[in-house]
Amino acid sequence: MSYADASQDVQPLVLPLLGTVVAIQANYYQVRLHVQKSQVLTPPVAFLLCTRRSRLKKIGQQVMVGDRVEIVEPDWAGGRGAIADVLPRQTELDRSPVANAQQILLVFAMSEPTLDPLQMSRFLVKAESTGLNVCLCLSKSDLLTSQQLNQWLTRLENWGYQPVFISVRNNIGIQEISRHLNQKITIIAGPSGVGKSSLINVLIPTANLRVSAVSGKLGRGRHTTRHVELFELPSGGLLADTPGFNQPDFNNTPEELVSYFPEARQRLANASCQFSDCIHRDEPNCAVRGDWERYEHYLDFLEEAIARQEHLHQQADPESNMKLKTKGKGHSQYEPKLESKKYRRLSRRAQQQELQQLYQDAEES
Ligand SMILES: Nc1nc2c(ncn2[C@@H]2O[C@H](COP(=O)(O)OP(=O)(O)OP(=O)(O)O)[C@@H](O)[C@H]2O)c(=O)[nH]1
Ligand SMILES: [Mg+2]
Ligand SMILES: [Zn+2]
Repeated sequence: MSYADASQDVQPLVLPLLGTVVAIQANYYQVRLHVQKSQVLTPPVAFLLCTRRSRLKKIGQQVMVGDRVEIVEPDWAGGRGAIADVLPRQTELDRSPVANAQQILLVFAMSEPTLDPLQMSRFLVKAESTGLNVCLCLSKSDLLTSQQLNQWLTRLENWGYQPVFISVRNNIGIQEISRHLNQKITIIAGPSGVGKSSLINVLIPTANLRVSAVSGKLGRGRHTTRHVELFELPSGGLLADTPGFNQPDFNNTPEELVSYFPEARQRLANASCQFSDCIHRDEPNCAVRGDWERYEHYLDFLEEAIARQEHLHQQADPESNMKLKTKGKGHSQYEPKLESKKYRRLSRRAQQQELQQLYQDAEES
């Protein structure tokens, strides 16, 4: 299919046939065709099973679920076609192979498996770091009393979120979730067993996803969902069920971590730290440090981010993070420094000395 050349031709403009990749199996791409107002003909089928043109393979152009693609040589009777081009992606995530997603629906169960605030924070930070909108959904609300739910609501509002409570079992909050998903590409994420597939099944009765009982003593789910697929919502919009992961790992720098905590962002919007490179740990006049609940989580993740950065630096340049240590009689060898200078924490003693110096200076002046 091609664009009509307007200078030579007065035929009606034939637009390229466009669609969205909703599933990938081996070398086949299931493509949902777009119906455009300007299209001369409405495609006679909704889906085509497509291969990828060899030109795309040659230039190393990957095709992902969520990609908007141009299709050529449609074989309507056979339901086949070929992907000739991939339109520029609006968003792309590093871990989840989904293109053009607009938001993440993070699902956590109020119970079964037990809600672990630190784990929820970890998922929230990971979700925030994608730059996509984050919608927090708390499932299995049927397992808690309304008083307990209210406590969680207040707590999570203090974290900077407006959670949506749902129960697939009692059909609560499903319409509200539908409204959030309307006309968007959404990635659904969360630990295993929280009820993601169950939610998709009520939103999209034709999806028919496998749901598994939360297993064993640990009350953990079993990762029933193993591949990425986009499901079409009856009201429009696509939903990607990703395999649940229990411990999302970060790859943020210590400096950017703070921006993934809405309550810290709020603090920084109202005041600023004395030092522009403040990592909000023990620097004086820090606007972030304070008595907000998740500050402890921030400190935990910060230590991880620092450790990872140290590790990366060391890999990139083994000597930069090593100090030369002389071991008698002209023997010397490199030994790892504990932390690079940038993030080194003042020892209690050094802090004390610094304080004393301050007092002295003050007295002298
Ligand atoms: N009490 C209660 N249980 C629910 C609800 N929704 C789902 N469950 C149960 O939770 C268990 C796990 O549900 P799934 O939908 O498979 O969970 P999942 O998040 O898709 O799990 P993975 O695919 O492993 O990531 C099943 O036994 C469901 O019946 C709910 O609203 N209330
Ligand atoms: Mg599942
Ligand atoms: Zn600070």
